[in-house]
Amino acid sequence: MPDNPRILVDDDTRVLVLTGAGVSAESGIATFRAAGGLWESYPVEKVASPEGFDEDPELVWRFYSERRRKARTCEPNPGHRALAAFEARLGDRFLLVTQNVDELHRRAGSRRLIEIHGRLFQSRCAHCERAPFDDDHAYDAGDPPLCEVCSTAGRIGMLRPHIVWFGEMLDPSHLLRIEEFMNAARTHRFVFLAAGTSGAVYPAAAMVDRARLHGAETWLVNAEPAENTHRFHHFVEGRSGEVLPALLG
Ligand code: BJW
Repeated sequence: MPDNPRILVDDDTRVLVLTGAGVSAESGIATFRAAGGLWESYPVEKVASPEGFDEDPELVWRFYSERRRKARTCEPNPGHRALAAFEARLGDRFLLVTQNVDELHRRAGSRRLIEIHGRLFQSRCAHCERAPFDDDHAYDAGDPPLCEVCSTAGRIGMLRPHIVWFGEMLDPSHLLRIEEFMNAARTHRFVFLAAGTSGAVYPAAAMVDRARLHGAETWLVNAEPAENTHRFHHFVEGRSGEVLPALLG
């Protein structure tokens, strides 16, 4: 690996990017699995599973309310901005898939963006089919919030964060869009880049394998080796806010 690696693109190149919590770390957002990370103060099964929500919705709302308050004070960093600038160069030949719910890619200007684990600033009803809606409230005092549509119909429906928890399906339309991008990329030069993710959570962690099946050259940028590092062609160890601007410049 050269000292200053760069991903070279020409007019034929398609680029699919997957990001994780590490990309937002330099913006001040806590990651999940590190010492001092989110799962250390909140047990994952209690705050990121439908069973945990059924058992203690107040705890779940405390966790997400705290995260809403924190994320509001954070700004996109040079890693987010490098990805948005790269999209501006490549247009439809680029797609960004993020596991992050903090919306910092959106705020950095990324538009060809799929937020596969949901959005921190949206809520939905846990009981009715009402579409997810924008919601930046912190509900950590008193009872968990109720759905107005259900209340009007004389039912009790509890609002929940619009987040994909463990054991829940990802939105099939998101998976389809990713698969379609890969299918279209296979007859071109195809680059898959993952950044700031532990490679521990599926199906995101298997995207590198799908991309390789479609002929991609694969890159990982991470502060330390991830669980799936050996499945990538190239590994650049470092902070994404420093590495991505140089790699994509
Ligand atoms: C830096 C850095 C810097 C730090 N620069 N780097 C196949 C095999 C085994 C299990 C399964 C499987 N398929 C499905 C499953 C079950 C399950 C799963 O994956 N379990 C694993 C734990 C084994 N998956 C699911 O349930 C998914 N649903 C699904 O597949 O449905 C069908 C199905 C269900 C059940 C069985 C089978 C099929 C849903 C997954 C939903 C994940 N949701 C969460 C929480 C909600 C979001 C939120 O509240 O924010 O999403 S979990 C949490 O992990 C969060 C993250 O998006 C996700 C990934 O974490 P990430 O991004 O990797 O963060 P960290 O903290 O782990 O790592 C950060 C990395 O960055 C570290 O490596 C640092 O070193 C690095 N770093 N600073 C660069 N500056």
